[in-house]
Formats: sequence, structure tokens, C-alpha cells
Amino acid sequence: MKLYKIAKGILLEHHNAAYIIDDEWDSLINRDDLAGYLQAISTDTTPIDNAVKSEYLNGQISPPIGSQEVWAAGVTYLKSRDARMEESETSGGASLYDRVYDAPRPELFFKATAQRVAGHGAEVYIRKDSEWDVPEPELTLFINSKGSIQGYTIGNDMSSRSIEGENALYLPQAKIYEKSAALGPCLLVTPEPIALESAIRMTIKRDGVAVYEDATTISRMKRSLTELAGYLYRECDFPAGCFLMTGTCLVPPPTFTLQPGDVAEISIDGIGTLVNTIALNPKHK
Ligand code: DO4
Ligand code: MG
Repeated sequence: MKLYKIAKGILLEHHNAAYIIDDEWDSLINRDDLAGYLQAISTDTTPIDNAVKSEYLNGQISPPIGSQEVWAAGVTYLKSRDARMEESETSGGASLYDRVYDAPRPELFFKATAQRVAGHGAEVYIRKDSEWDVPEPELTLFINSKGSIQGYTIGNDMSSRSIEGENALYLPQAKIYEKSAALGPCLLVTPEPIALESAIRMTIKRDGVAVYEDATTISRMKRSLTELAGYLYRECDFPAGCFLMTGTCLVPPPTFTLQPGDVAEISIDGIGTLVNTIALNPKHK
């Protein structure tokens, strides 16, 4: 079952039929047994017309977030560890990444407030004081206020590799700025955990041509999803739940950096495709 935030409200898609839910986003997604509740709605409600459904889904889709914070995990895949060690070789920070990859405690960091999050089809920004930038495709969890994983979406953890590589203490500046995160296009709600064999793919297009393309599976993650959620909720309360990006599994080669106008497409099996155009923030050009 997929929940979309559309101009008309909330659209539930289940078995190709769609329903409009008259509810407030935060209280809806933070319900206990969200999957069971949505299942009951699809049984008791009349679906909307297919043409109307297409019209809604081809219109503006907002990121599937209300008042929640977005957090992120790092160095959860070997690929991320190796890329980070490489980019921080000259700053002497390489061993930090090596150690956290093997440590019991994961790297978790605050990523964004909802205001800084772009949705499907919207622009994400690169910083003008950064020379080396990448999108990071990440399976993103929605964890409710009780700490239970209730849904999944696609995340893009936009990152400045030059700023992070210069000094690991610059991580918040490399990661947190306007529209440095994207979520969407929907929130996938399933009674069972997402299949670990699910593939994640990323394509970056420049002038319509793919300049980077790769894929892997969630199963390559070093840690479990419940382990990451458990650490995040150890000493933090999230009254409306929380989104947690689970770390990047794909990193473009060191010669690659994003340019304004590039388009990042990230797909995860069962969820869909999140598409964002890269831009400079017009306020800070
Ligand atoms: O350690 C820095 C950030 C790591 C990260 O964002 C990732 O692995 O996805
Ligand atoms: Mg990341």
C-alpha cells in the first residue's frame, strides 16, 4: 500500500485502486498498525476513478513528511566506507570511517527539518562553496513514535564530498543546507518488513544522457534496519515519528561531480522512483 501526499490531500493506492483519505498526515502515519488501518480503508471505501487517480498522481506530489525530523545513518555499506576513506585521505580522517563501520554503535546524524526536504519532481540544491557533490540514494524508514518501523520511502542525502573530505567535523555543513534532502514519491506501508533483496538503482542524467548508473541491493547493508532504529530511539523522543535514511549504497566515481541541471533518479523495488533536478539555491547564487 502506498500513501501519496497530493494537492487534494492523501491518496492511498492499493492493488491499483486509489482512495482519498480524509485525515491529517502526522496522525495518520503515526497510528499503531498503520498497515491494518489502511487495509480496512481500502475494503470500506469506494475507489476514485482511474482517470482522476492518474490526474492526481501526475500533478504535484509533496514529500511524504509532516512535522517529522529526518535523521540519517552513515557508513552502513562497504561502498560508503571506502569512498569516505578515499575522500578524507589528505585530512587524516580516513580511520574514523573504518572504525565506525566495524563499531557496535552506528553513525547517526541529524539531516533535515521538513522545510528543507524536497519532494518527487522538485529541485535539490548543491552548495555554491562546494566543488564536489553527489546524491546519495538511501532506503528511508518511517519509524512511529513507539519506535516501530511502519513504512519506507526513497531518500536522497545530498552531500558535499569536498567539504566533508576537508575535515570530518564539517559533516553538518556538507550535509545540512536548504533542499539537501529529498523524500518520495510515496510512503510504502507493508505489514511485513521490506524484502532485503530489493534493488536500489541510481541514474544521473546530464542533458538527457546517463552519466552515472549503478544498482545494488539492500541486503548489502552491514547493519539491520531495527538496529539503526533502536539506536536512534535510545535517548530521543519523536512524538510524530521520524524518518531515518539508512546510508548510501552507491557512490559515483571520484571524477564525478553534480552540475546544475543534472537529474538524479533513484528507484527502490516496490516503492517507485524519486526524481530530482539539481540546482543552485537562487537565494544564495
Ligand atoms: O560519514 C559521513 C556520512 C555518511 C553517509 O551519509 C552515508 O554513508 O550515507
Ligand atoms: Mg548518506
